[in-house]
Amino acid sequence: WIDKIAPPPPSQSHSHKKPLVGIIMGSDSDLPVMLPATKILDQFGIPYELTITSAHRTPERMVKYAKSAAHRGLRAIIAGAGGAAHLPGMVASETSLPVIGVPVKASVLDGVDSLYSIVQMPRGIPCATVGINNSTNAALLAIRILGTSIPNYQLATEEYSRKLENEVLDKCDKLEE
Ligand code: RP5
Repeated sequence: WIDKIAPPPPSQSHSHKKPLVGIIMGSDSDLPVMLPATKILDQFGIPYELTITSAHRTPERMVKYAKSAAHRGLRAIIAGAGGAAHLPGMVASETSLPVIGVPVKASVLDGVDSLYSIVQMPRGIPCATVGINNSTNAALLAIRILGTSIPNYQLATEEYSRKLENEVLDKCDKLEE
């Protein structure tokens, strides 16, 4: 019942492996914002699943997803939603897995509404929150979480950071030439 709504290209697909990360979103309109997360996970070779489930429109499906996530082998969930963005927090309340919320900028209020909806969780139910529309960081955080128990992923995040550093240093060199 988990739909791959936007499977990555066959050469980069990890769908044959058991997903470690679940990417969910409240609506297909969130997909453009969530695709960068899939790109990062593909880049690191991490198997993931991708689907739509809404806290308001499909509450039963959301609860089923959250309750089954750990048993199905997921290690982290990335949840994107906009407006009254209750999906990440509600999923966090129904699973013991780490949940990373991505505030999606909807048509009004510039995504600040989504950000506040996700970040202001009550004590006891943590939900990590990244910047508005920043699903890239959500994926990188998920990989860091995986890296605490899978050393190769920790090494890969270190390598990723080194590449970023070198990119900046190269730009400095060019500027100073
Ligand atoms: C939220 O409402 C979704 O996460 C989406 O960001 C927003 C608007 O959804 P649509 O009306 O575009 O389906 O639940």
